[in-house]
Amino acid sequence: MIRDVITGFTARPGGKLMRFGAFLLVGLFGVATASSAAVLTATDSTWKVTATNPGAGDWNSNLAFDDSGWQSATELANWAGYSAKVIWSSGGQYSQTETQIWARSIFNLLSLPLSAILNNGFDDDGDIYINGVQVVSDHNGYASNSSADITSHLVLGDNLIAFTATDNYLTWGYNHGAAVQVDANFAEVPEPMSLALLGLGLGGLLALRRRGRLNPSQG
Ligand SMILES: [Ca+2]
Ligand SMILES: [Ca+2]
Repeated sequence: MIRDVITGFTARPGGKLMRFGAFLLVGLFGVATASSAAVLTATDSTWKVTATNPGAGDWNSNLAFDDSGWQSATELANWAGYSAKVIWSSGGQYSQTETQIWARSIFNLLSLPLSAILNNGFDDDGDIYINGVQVVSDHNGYASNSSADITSHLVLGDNLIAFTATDNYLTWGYNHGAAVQVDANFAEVPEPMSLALLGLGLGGLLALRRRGRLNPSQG
């Protein structure tokens, strides 16, 4: 018997290696349940917009919809607290003719997130679609922000986010703006070093097993 002078734990020979292996396993599970944050998409000048009604077509559901005639979005301002920009069409923030826009962007997912929250701000109202499913309907009539859990609407590969936004107040000179951002959390992938250490730990456990020291029937 070996008595550990620090813990007082009395163990058979090999006990330290077993505990080392268990420590590595616990460590790996700790890493596997951690998560990392990422911005999946955020409005900026890479988004395509139009101030011409695309009609009741599939602009908001079809990845392959031809938006080559649409503009690149005009960035009006930063959106405080987000990486997204407040965007509109080329008509500018106070246009009295471009008082509604339609916007699209595609983002790619190599893995599905644990969670994905869509944050949005409309001056004044808007509807947002993820892969053709409406996830936001803001028609309260004034500038407002809201958010929606869109985790279940995402797919591997290309995803389409599309929205339309409207302004309601000619009396205030039709000041417009729309901002959208999707924040996600992904399960953290163990780093190669963690895997290498796990391999060493498992190797030690296997070596002990071969020597019969993991068999609880041996006292
Ligand atoms: Ca609103
Ligand atoms: Ca407004």
